[in-house]
Amino acid sequence: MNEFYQLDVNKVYDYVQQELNFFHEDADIECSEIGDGNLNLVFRVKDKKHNKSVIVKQSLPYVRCVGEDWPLSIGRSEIESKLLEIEYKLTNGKVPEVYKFDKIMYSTIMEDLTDYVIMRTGLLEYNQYPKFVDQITDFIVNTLILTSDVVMEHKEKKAYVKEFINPQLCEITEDLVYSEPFFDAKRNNIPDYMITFMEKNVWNDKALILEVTKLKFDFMNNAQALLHGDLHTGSIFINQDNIKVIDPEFAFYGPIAYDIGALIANLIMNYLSTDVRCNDTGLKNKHMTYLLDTVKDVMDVFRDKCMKIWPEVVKDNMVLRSPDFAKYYIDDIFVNTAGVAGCEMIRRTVGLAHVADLDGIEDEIKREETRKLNVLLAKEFIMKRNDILEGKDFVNLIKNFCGKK
Ligand code: SR1
Ligand code: MG
Repeated sequence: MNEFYQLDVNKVYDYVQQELNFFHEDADIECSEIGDGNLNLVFRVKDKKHNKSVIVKQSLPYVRCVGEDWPLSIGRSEIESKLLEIEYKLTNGKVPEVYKFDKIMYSTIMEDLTDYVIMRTGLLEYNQYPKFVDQITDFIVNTLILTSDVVMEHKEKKAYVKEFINPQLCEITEDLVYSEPFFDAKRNNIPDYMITFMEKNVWNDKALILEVTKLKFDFMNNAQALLHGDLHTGSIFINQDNIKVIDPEFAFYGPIAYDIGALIANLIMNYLSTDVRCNDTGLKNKHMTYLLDTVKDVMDVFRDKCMKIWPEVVKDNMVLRSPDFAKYYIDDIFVNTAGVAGCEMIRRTVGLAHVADLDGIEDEIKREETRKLNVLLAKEFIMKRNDILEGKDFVNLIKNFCGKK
C-alpha cells in the first residue's frame, strides 16, 4: 500500500505482517482497539499461541475526542516516533521500543507493554510504586537536562529545535492549558455550578490572569529542553519494577517545568481524589502520605541528580565559569513547575480534557467540593510559586491549604 488508509481491527494484522512479518504463520491472532486517549487510534495485535504482541498507533487527521470538526495534522506521529527513538537511547529503554514508523500510514509499530498499567489507573486503585521516584527523576534529568544548552553543542541543539517544531500540538496546549480555562471559552467542559465560582475566583482575578499569561509566554518562548510535552500520569506505564513513558506527540523545545509540572499536578489531583473516594481510613492515610512523599521526593531527587551530574555534563563555556548558575537554573525550574502545576490543575477541572481522578468521584457533593478545592489550591501554586524552591514547599502548601497538617 502506498497511500494512507484508516486502520481498524480487521486490517491491522495484515498491515503489521506486510510491514514487519512479525508473527508466525500459525499464529492465533487477536486484534483490539485499546486507545482511550484524546487523539489517536491504538491497536494491540496479539498472537495468543506464541504470546507475542505489538502495538500499532495511528494518527487520525482530526482530534479523536472531538471529531472531524477539529482537523489536526497527522505529521505529529513522526515527531512522536522520532522522540521515542531519542528518548529510548537517553533513558536506557524507559520508553517503548519503536519497531517501525510508517510515514505513509502515519503509524508507529512498537513494543507492547503487557505487564504494565497506566499509572493514573494504578494510583486510583491506591497502588504504590516504590521505584517510581528514582526512575522518573532519571527520565526527566536524562531527557531534559541532557537536551538543553547546558549540555548540548548549541548548533546541534538548534537543529533539534527546528526538527521538533510542533505548532499544531503546541497550539492545543496554549489554548487548552494556558488560555481557555481562564475565561468562559466555548470549548470548556464546565459544570454549571463552576461558572460563578470560576468568575469570582479565576476569570475576574486580574493578578492571577497576569501570572498565567507570564507562564503561557514562558511555554511559548523558552526553548530550554526537548520536552515530552504531556507528561501526566496517563502517559506513564508502570509496574513494581519499571516505568515506560508513552505518547510524546506533544514533544517540542519548551520549558523543563512544563513536563515536571504536569506530573506534579496529576499526583496532587490523585491526592485530593483519594481523600474523598477512599472509605478505608488506614488505606486513605497511607496513600495520601505516599502521594505527598512522591511529590516531595520527585522535586528533591530531581535537584540532587541535576547537581550531581552537572560537573560531569556541562559544556557551555559560561556555565563552566559560573558555579552559582546551577542553583539559579534549578530554582527557576522549581518556581515554574509550581506555576505549570497550577495551570494543569485548573484546566483538568474546567477545560476541555478532564481527568478520572476528579470526574470519577462518585459522590456529587464531594466531586463539586473537590473540583473547587483543586482550583483554589492551583491558584495558590500559581500565585506563590516564587516561594516554592524545595519539595517540602509543595507539600506544606498542600497540607496548609487542605487543612491536613
Ligand atoms: C484535544 S487534546 C486534549 C488533551 O489530550 C492530550 O492528552 C493533551 O493533554 C491535550 O491537552
Ligand atoms: Mg496522550
